[in-house]
Amino acid sequence: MASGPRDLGPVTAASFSGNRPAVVGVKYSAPAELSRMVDAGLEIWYVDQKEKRAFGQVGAESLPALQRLGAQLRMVQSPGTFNNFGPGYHTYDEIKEILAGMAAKHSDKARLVDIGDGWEKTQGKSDRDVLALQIGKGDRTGKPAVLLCGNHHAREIVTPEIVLKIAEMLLEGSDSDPDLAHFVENRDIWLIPMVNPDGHRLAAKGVDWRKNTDNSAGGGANYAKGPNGPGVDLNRNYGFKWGLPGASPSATAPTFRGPGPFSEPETQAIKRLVESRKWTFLMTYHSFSNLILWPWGHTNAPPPDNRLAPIGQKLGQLSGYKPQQSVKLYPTSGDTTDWAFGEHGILSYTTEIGSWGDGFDPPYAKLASFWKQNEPGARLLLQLADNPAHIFGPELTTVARKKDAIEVLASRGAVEVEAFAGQAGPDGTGLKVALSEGRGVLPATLKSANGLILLHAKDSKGTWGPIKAVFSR
Ligand code: 0X9
Ligand code: ZN
Repeated sequence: MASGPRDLGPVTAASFSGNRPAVVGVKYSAPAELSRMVDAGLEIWYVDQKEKRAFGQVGAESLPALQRLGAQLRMVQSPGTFNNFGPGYHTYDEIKEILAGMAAKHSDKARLVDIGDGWEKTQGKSDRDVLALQIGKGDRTGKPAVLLCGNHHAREIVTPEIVLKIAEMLLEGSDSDPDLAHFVENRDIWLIPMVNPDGHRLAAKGVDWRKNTDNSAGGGANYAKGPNGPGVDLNRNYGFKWGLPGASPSATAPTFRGPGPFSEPETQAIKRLVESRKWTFLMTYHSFSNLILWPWGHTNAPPPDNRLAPIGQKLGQLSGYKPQQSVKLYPTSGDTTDWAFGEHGILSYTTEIGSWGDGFDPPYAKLASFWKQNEPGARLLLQLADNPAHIFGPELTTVARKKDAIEVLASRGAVEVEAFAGQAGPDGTGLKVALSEGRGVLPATLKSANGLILLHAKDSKGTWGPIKAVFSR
């Protein structure tokens, strides 16, 4: 069964009431054809890859160009709610206050960092910054670094909320959950709920807004216009393979790449932060389509890193979303993950949260289920950050702290477990115990200053798995 929306007949000039864009579906034969339609002004929201139909939105002004490409556009039913910033969602000002509150309450493990300006601030038009919460205890220099961010696209209002949930999980949960305590102790975690604060302000007013609000390269000043207004698509502005197909050179296109690579202060802020240290993982949350995507987006060539796909598959398994290389959906250029991976070797993922029925602005009550889908994946990246190749090893399914022993249960194929005090050392250098049928008991003799014992299992080929934590007392 097609999971897309219901067909409502062909698109004609009359489909655009009051110059409003139309919600459409279109058949395609290959992803590259989709990127040509995107370049011509089609805004893709969802792709039914089985049926080879793409769904999204198109403005009346893009109709001629799309028709020249031979696109057979059909009207379809819109997603549930539309441009509705419902109660529960947080504005930029509220998020700023929440982050400041978190940093104040948890000053031993969190710090609020202004990593750069929104475009409007650079113009003296408003005062919004790109704000980050750095989480981690003590000196984080050299600790495995993970960057999780949301809201490159303004109207994807679920995404800042998910990043806030990650902050809350780490800060409120790390006293009682040993894995979270381990992450706060042994990782350098950067959370950026809102990469696009100016655009988010429009979305919070109920405008259908995707890009930032920079109109200096043209596009006029009609900020009520939605997708065919001015602004730069921040997810096409990164400086790796910038300018290839899959991004538009036109200032009013939904995927306008900007006048040059890193032309925008928001992408510059991410660039500066990324260049400031070595990162293992980057996750960028978008909505919607229930997908896990990884590079490349600009070419069909497979990415030259054998860890990227298996970790992506696992993220898919944990969330229930469909995992795939991003170009298989449709080609893009200048996106966050191609740059972070291509330029810096960071294992980078895009998560597209929610279904067509959810649209861009489901009721806030849906956050609970989105969080359920995405919490395990966020934990996985933090877990694997010291050694992503641990994805290839066996998992510890249970680690139980008993009175004077630690009991472990490992997944199939595990033959040995090792333990470290406080922080994990290189594979194979811990206190080792053989497993029998995946079960083992370690003496609880390890002393650790931070109260943590870290363990992982090995299979018969000598491959070590992901680290699990347990409190030492
Ligand atoms: O097009 C985008 O920027 C992302 N989708 S969204 O609907 N949130 O705008 C997805 C980018 C992933 N990359 C590729 N599909 N190549
Ligand atoms: Zn997006």
